[in-house]
This record gives sequence, structure tokens and C-alpha cells, in this order.
Amino acid sequence: MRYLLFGDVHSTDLSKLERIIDESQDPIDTVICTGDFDSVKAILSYMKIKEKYEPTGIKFITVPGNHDDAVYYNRDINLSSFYSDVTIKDLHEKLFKSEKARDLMEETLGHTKKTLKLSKITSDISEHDAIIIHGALDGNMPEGFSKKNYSTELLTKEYMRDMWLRLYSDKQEPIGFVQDIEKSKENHERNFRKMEELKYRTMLRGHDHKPELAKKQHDNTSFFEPVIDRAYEFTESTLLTITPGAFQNGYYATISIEDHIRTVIYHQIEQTR
Ligand SMILES: [Mn+2]
Repeated sequence: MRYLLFGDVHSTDLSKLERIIDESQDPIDTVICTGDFDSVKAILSYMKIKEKYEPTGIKFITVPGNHDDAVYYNRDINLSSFYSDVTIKDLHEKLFKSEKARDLMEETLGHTKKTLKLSKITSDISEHDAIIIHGALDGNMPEGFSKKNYSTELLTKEYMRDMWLRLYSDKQEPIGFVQDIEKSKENHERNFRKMEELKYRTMLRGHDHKPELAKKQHDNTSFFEPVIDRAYEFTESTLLTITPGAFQNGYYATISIEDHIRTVIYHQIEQTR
């Protein structure tokens, strides 16, 4: 079984997915999207792909991101790092003018996380399931929420945390932002503990735009930036968190499962925006 994982679309046209699906060496069985579409155009390009490939037997799984929630509910979040001239209100109004795009958002927003029976596909021997989520089960919430749109009560809701929790953490240094390794490690450890508690062996996620692979083996948590196009193999005793990076920057990942071995490959295509 081969899964295609991508997310953090941020207005990118998704027609390039066609080539990825058509030219994949092993056929793709399931396309998994972790959201953050932003624009109606991006949503409609996704639906076009979905409508083309679903009849061929490819399954599509979509979970929403914090941006999808913000656009749908018109909750203002700072978009300045994404667009110079677009506001959430603009995106919200456009969404509500497109019945088709709004339908997909309503369908996905009803379910903020999904589980996938990765193991049951290749074997009857029970293995832990995978979870698909935009943010994480534990980690750190970004700072600077607008009190008007994000009440304390709303931020403590589980579905909201699922979409906002970050694992990658950074801190400001004189030369700019650098990864806060200690904080990132603590986030990964907390998230893995939650995965163990809920019996998930694999997490497929987005939200953090940098590609990252985190693993927990024999109580030892580590994470790294994967080399593009290199195959990483994991036996069933390893817990995995797979963050493909933003599709906005051309990143996606494929995961293959065979004889209980999960093979993960990170890919990057040209920037599509
Ligand atoms: Mn996000």
C-alpha cells in the first residue's frame, strides 16, 4: 500500500498532483491531505483531482487545518507572512460564494482528525493504527491569538488544539529565527506519549512547514530533517511522526507499508505558486 501525504497548500494550485499520481513508480492507493487550503481556487483544484481519481479506486482522506477553520468561521489570523494583499475576510467571503468549495470545508471541518488502519491492510496481525491530524496531539500552541476570535475556552477545545499544536519550535536569535531544539524535543516527547496512550504508531501531520521525521524507539526520541528522495525504513516497534513540509513549497511525502515495514520518502517538486 502506498500513501501520498501532503498539506499546507496555502493557495497553491493542486493540478501538479496529477503528475505525481500518474508518475509514481508504485501506484498510489490513498491520497491524504492535511489541509490549510486558504483559497477557493486551491480547494476546487483539489476537488478536480479527487473527482478524476476516486473513480479509479484511489481513496482520498482530508483533514482540515487551522487556516480552514479560520477562513470558514471568519476568525482573523495574521496572514501577512503568506499574502501581502489578502485578508481572512476576503477568503471567507469568496468561500461562501462557492457552494462546492464550502461543501468540502463543511465536510472536513466536521472531522478534525482521522484514524487509518495501516496495519490491517497487509496483515491480520494487529498493529497500532495511524492518526491523521493537521497539528498534533500535544506540543506547543503558537503565541499571539486574537482574543476577539479565539477565546480561552475555544483554544482549550480538543479539535482546536489538534489543528494548532506545533511540534517544531523556534526562538528568536540576533540573526533571525532558529529552531529551539530543546523545546522541539520536548514537544515530540509529549506528542509520542499521547500517541502511545491512544495506541497510534504513526502520525501523519502538517502545520509545521519544514519537512521533519521524528521517531521513538526504546524510549529514545529523535528527529531530523530528512534528505529528499531518500528511503527511510522503520520496523513496527518504532513510533513515527511524519511531517512532509508545506506543499506550498513543493514538499510532499510517500509512505509504503509492506510486511510491517514502513518506508517513508520525502519529495520536493518545483514551487507551484
Ligand atoms: Mn496550519
